[in-house]
Amino acid sequence: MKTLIVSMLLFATVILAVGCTQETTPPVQTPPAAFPMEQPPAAEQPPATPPENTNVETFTITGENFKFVMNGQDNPDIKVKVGDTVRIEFSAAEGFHDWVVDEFSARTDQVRPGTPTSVEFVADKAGTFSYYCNVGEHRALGMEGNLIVE
Ligand SMILES: [Cu+2]
Repeated sequence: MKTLIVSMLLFATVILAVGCTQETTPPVQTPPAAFPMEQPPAAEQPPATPPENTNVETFTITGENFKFVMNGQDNPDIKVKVGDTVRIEFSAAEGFHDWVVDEFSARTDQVRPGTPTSVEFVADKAGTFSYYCNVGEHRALGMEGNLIVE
């Protein structure tokens, strides 16, 4: 009788052990559901290049014998920023003149009084450049000044 009880206890122990073993068997790993792409795409970065310079600087200049005049000033410094669009409204108060900057290939028509002209260019490099009149000896006679690009 005692043996039977021991046997039953052993049997029960085995069952429990098996059950225990089965219970502790790790469940089959199901791959986690794919994470939905909840994160929005990264915001678009602004372009690395600086914003385009759309600034236009306009200067009204007259040519006389033999100087340029702007706002009552003779052969004034013309100051702009790099990248500015420079617009020169040019007319002759007397004589026959133009307005030229070689480094920017800027050149107005050669005009007499009553026929105003203009030229537009982008000052895309820094420095101090001569503007002058390309008619005859006018540059040597004093028709020259500085375009300063900063
Ligand atoms: Cu001239």
